[in-house]
Amino acid sequence: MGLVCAPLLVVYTFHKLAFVIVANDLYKLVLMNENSICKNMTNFTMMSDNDDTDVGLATKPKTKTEKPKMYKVLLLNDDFTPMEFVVHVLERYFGIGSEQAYGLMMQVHQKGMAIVGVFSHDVAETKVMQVMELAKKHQHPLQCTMEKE
Ligand code: TYC
Repeated sequence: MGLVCAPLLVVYTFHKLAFVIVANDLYKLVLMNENSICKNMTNFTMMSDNDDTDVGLATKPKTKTEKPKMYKVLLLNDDFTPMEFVVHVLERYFGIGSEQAYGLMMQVHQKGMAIVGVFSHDVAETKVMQVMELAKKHQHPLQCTMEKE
């Protein structure tokens, strides 16, 4: 693979090899002739990385394990949706037992809203859609939304 760019830092030279760091990556270069590295540094060949010449390289391995973002699903109060319907929604879509579902419904009723669960983006989105669809089907104005944690 041909590569033309200027190395930021020549870290090591050995025989006809040079080791340079470009944009945080270590490359092994093969010089094209006997001249100095600087003269030839825009004229090198990038080598494969499958030999053991990298021993002792100073670059840090990149270990990126990002924590998934989580989303709160919120249920909002209104004056018309029947309490039993809300309890049913909490049982059916959020796996909440009947007593706890009643308590949570009352919390929404009295305080205006409550978090009914925390999920990954897609799961939260699905739950919101399911609740809104069922409410619409039964012509209740129940509102369910999601928010980044
Ligand atoms: N406030 C509604 C009523 O009195 C009950 C209700 C509870 C509605 C929770 C929505 O998310 C809600 N019938």
